[in-house]
Amino acid sequence: MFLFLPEMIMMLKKPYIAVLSVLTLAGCATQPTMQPQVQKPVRQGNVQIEEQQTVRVTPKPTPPAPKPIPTPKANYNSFDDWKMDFAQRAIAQGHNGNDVQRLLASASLKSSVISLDSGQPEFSKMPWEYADSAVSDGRVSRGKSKFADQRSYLSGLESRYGVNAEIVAAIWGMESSYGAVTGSTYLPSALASLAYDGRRQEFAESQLLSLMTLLERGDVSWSQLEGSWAGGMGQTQFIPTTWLNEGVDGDYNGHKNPWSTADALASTASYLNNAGWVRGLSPFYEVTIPAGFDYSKVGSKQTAAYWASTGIDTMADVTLDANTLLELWLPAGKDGPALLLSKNFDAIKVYNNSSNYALGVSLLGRAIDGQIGLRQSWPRYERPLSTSQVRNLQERLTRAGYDTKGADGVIGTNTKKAFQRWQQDNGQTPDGFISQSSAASLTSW
Ligand SMILES: [Ca+2]
Repeated sequence: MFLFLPEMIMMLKKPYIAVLSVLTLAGCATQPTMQPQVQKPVRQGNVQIEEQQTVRVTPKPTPPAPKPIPTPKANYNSFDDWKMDFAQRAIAQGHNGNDVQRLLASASLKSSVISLDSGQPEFSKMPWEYADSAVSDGRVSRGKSKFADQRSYLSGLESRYGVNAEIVAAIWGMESSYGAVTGSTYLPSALASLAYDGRRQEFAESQLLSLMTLLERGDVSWSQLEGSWAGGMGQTQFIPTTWLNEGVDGDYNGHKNPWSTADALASTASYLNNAGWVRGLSPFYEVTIPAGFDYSKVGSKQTAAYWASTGIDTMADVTLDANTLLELWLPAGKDGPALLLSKNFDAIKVYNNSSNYALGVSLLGRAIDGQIGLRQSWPRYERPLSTSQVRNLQERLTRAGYDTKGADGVIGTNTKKAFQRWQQDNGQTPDGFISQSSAASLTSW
């Protein structure tokens, strides 16, 4: 059941202050306005006012002489043609010419990377397929032992960044099987191939430029350039641009190395903290839905107090600030588990923008920490749609006035919302769950 914190106690408890200030910023709080605990420096011209109200006048930085950066060519005759064009642009952005040549000379065109990038699965996956794979016996048993090995280091990270130790360990498990599988694709070849292919040129080129910077900084060594075909590096598979911005030197050896366990785990904790992690909240709370519930609320974000007022209840006792915003998610519709997602569920998605991924991470974290997983079973008799059926469904929904914002064959938020509104108008429980049975009348010719 829900247990709500009395207001006065809540205001004394630090973890909840962060929630309150977020609510205040969002304009949703009915509580007295509280000032954020840390005042950020305010910039006014070239005078910086710091939180202690000391005023420091800093000299205006001299802007560097503008260097025109050539724009990419519209078409390339060959992989070498792209390399020459990219080298010019990399050098114009300040990278060392010898290093750029060395990196590009080592890169070869990998058609396998391009086909992996453009491939699409034949069937959409059901949520339990992701969950089953996340908490497979092997991943959980290895995780328990790896979690025990790193327990004290991860607890230190939890005190520092607020992110649950088992969640950081679970991301480590999902991304590289706890450091055992960090990828064996030569990153310069993978990224150069994606850039030359053109579909994701801008993304791949910015990864290559960040990789150059990491090599120049000595964070990554020239002998250590193997990762995933999509650019993931090291134990928690950050892509180069993210590592450049978010990497942390966890073992204080002066370098931020994605292949170092300490650096990778610290960076993951820090990254989730920067993504808005709120200390003390679980990523999700499993709940029961009362009879007569208004399913049009599925997918909406409401306060914990509001959900409690509808008769929704948590399966375990949960103590929360009544104003905590939670989103109701039924990953497999009305006959499967019902979850209230917190801000921390969204924070995990910064890693990989997929609710199934965030659910997998959360469940793996619970499993390796010995906590209970989901209590409600999945409706495993439901069958997924093929990619072409999804496209067909999207076209039909859009034609019928339920805009799916495109027909790409992938079930995303827009498609689920459109389907939910169609269900509401067509006599189905509007839970937004798309399966062969719920979508039958829309996918058959
Ligand atoms: Ca380090």
